[in-house]
Amino acid sequence: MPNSYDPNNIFARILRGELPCKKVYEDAHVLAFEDIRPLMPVHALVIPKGAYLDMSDFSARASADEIVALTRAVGEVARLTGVAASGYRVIVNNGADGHQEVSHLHLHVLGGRPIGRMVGAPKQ
Ligand code: DGP
Repeated sequence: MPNSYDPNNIFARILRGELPCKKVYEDAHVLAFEDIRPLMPVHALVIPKGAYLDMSDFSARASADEIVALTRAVGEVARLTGVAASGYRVIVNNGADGHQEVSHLHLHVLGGRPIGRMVGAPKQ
């Protein structure tokens, strides 16, 4: 994980249309698409269209419109994927200890069956 924004990260390339995705939702500030390695029956990624490395970067630099759009998009994706009523989990992996693999902020929306407790015990 680089500590500065790499404009050629996978999600930046998806945003530019250089790589395909299975789109779930899009608006002026946000794109949401299916995760390529789903961990649950529903596993979508919600990303800002702006170039933000992670949640720390987004929370510091994003405009109010972008922050509102990302938040509203999570609810919209939950509704569109059919998990709004049954329940879902939103995960943001941030930085090295958070196990962030792709250096463009993304929110995981997971659901479709009971997920269990919030986190497992960390590996020593
Ligand atoms: P994270 O560990 O939070 O950075 O999760 C990165 C997620 O991105 C992981 O669940 C797999 C997904 N992913 C990686 N490459 C691609 C891709 O090319 N397309 C899609 N749709 N998802 C990807």
